[in-house]
Amino acid sequence: MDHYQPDKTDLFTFGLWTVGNVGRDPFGEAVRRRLTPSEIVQKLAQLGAYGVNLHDNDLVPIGAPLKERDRIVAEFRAVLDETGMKVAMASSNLFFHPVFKDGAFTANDPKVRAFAFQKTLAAIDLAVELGAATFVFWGGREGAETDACRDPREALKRLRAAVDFFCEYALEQRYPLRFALEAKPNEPRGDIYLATTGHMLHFIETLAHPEMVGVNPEVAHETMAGLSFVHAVAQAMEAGKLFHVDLNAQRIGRFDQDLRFGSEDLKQAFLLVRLLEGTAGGERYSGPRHFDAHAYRTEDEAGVWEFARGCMRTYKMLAERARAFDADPEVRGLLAEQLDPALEPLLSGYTREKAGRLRALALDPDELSARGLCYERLDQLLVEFLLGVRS
Ligand code: GCO
Ligand code: MN
Ligand code: MN
Repeated sequence: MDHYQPDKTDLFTFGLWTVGNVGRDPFGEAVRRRLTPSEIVQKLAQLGAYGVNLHDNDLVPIGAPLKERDRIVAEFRAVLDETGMKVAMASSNLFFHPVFKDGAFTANDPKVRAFAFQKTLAAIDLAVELGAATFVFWGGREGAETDACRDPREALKRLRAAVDFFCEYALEQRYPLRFALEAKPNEPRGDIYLATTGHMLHFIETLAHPEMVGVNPEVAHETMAGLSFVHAVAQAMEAGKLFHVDLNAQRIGRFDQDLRFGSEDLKQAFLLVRLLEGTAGGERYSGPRHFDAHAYRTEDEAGVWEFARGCMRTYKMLAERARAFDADPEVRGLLAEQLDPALEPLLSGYTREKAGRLRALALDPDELSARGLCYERLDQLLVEFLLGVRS
C-alpha cells in the first residue's frame, strides 16, 4: 500500500475554482475546458479527497432563476451523496461581477453594498443547505487604488457592519456556521483593507460576535507581504481562531501565484505541516486542509489531476517527515537543552515574592551569551530529514 495515498480522514479539500481553473490570466485566454462541478467532485473523490469548497457562483450562475438554482443544487447534492464527498466551506463571490469594481461591503454606493448583502444572504443559505461548517469572507475588491476615494476608517466600519449583520443572521436562523476572514495585501486592488492575518485577528476582536469569527490564512497571501506564514498560522492557532486554512505555494515579491502546495519554499511548507499536525507537541489543527491553488497554465486536464494528487501527496510526505524529525533523539535533545523547567514558573503570573526571587537570581549576561545554541545543527538536521537523507 502506498503510504502517501490520501483518504477521507486526511480532510483534504479543494475549491471548485481550484482544479476548475481554466488557466486564464490578465495576458491570455483559457487553455483548458471548464469542468463541471459534478466531474470535479467525482474525480476528487477517486483521488482520496474529503470534500470541496465553493463560491455561490461556482455552482449557481449569478442571477439564475429559483427553479434553475434548485435543480442545480439538487443535482450537485446527488453527486455528493453518491461519492460521500462533503462541502466543507462556502463563500460568496463578491469580486467577479463589474458591480463590485469599487468593492462590495466597502463600496461607496449603498446600492452596491445592498446588492452584496443580498447576494451574501443567499450564499449563506446555500452554504448551510450544502452542509458547510465554515463561510469564508475574502474581500478581494475591498480596497482602493486611490485612498482619496474614501476614508479607510469608514471602510473598516462598513466591513464591521457587514460581518456583524451576517453573524446576527446566522444566529437568528440557528445556522451551525462559523465565519472565517481571509486576508490578502493586494491584488486585484492596489491595496486591500485588513492586509494580513494579524490585521484580521485584531479586527475580529472589535466585532459584536467575535466568538463566531476566525481566520482563513493563505500561504500565498502572507508570503506576498513578505511575512512568515508559519507565524501567522501560529498566532491564529494560539488565539483559537484558525477556522480554516488555504494551502498553496508562493514566491516572495510576485503576483498571487496559488501554486501547488509544497512546490516552493519546502522548508516553510515543512514547518507549516509540522505546526498543523502538532508533531512538535502543540495542539493539532483539526479542520479541513484546503488546497487553494491551481495547476500551471501549461497543463491539460491530466496535468490538473497530477497537480491535485501532488498537493495531497506532498502534505502527507511532509507530515511523515515532521513526525520523524520530532521523534529523533538528537533533535529532541537539542530542543530540551534550551529549557530550564525549574525557572519557568518564575516567568509568569506576577507575585511580589516571584519578583523578589527574580531580583535575587545571580544572572551573568556575559556567561549566558557565551553559550552557543546549536541552531545550525538543528536546522541542518531539519534539512537532512526534509531531503530524506535521515529518517
Ligand atoms: C485568492 C483568494 C481566493 C479566495 C477564495 C475564497 O487566491 O486570491 O485566496 O482564492 O480564497 O475566493 O473566498
Ligand atoms: Mn484563498
Ligand atoms: Mn491566493
